[in-house]
Amino acid sequence: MTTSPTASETSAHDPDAAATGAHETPVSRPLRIAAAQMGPIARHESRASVVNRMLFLLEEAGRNRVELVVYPELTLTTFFPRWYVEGEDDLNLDSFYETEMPGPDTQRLFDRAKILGIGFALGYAELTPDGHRYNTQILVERDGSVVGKYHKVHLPGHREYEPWREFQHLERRYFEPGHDFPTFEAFGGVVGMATCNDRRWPETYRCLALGGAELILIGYNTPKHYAPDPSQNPLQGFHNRLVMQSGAYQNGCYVVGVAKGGLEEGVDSLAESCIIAPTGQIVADVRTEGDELTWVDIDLAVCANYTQTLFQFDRYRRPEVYTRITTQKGAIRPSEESHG
Ligand code: CDV
Repeated sequence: MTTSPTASETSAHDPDAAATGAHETPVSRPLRIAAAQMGPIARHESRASVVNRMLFLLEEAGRNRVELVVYPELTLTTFFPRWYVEGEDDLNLDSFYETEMPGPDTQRLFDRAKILGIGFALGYAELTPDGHRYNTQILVERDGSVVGKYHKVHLPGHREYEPWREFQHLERRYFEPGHDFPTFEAFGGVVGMATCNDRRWPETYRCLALGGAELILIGYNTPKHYAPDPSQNPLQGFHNRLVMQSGAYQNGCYVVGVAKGGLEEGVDSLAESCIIAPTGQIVADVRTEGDELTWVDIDLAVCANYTQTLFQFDRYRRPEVYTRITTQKGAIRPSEESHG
């Protein structure tokens, strides 16, 4: 005799068999978060000075009972990949990397954040004890513990000197790429991180969302001048929001995008930091291109409005149809397909 499984037995394994009905938002998980945009950092500005600026924003966050502050990519220094170094190192390249975290200058930030009960995300250049160099972002909980580390996956730009450019973009010379998109149980939800160019790739958000991310923290340094195709220059702000708003909506998560903006060592960079809800709507943004804090109350439970309906991954995704995504790097036109 065959017996049919009960509805609850079936739905435990097969989301498609679950009864459909109106989704109800689960119990609220409120969090007050902030984007801590930084203005330009000069080549010779000291770490101590930068940390003072960061602390100023942290104090503002404290006065407003913010629980998580997000700083930009490579927060602690100028964006040094704009300079080429060969042979004699007149740039003093190693001086831009952190060999410990917290280190002598950043310890004050950790200490003050812990006293204020504020967690933070921080982007910096990392030089590991065994000589690896990464464009890194860490996540620090409200008790001061480092709960997550991410190495930038998509490194833009080039490796060698390109004389035709107004300024270089040598991330591919000065960093190794990261190899995964980890997510972390923190701040009452699941948090993921991404760095600058990562935000333009839909795979970034989807990989993080498949790791359960409800909140994605992104720091960036985006020159307004894009040398390979300057026709994109006037669209920088539009593209910035387009990719992050799409990423938030299509993955049912919050996204925090934080710039190091303004005119830094002759290079004008996009500011326009903002916080985006799972609706795809911007819920907080900045007014300036300098040091500025913008904060908002979010509710991580709202993510389920999207992840349990339109974007219920385990019900509607078709990974067996998406094999090109992980087996193929560049586009292959039909005429180039091998028919064997
Ligand atoms: N720091 C970056 O990753 N910047 C790139 C620029 C070079 C295009 C970006 O995607 O904004």
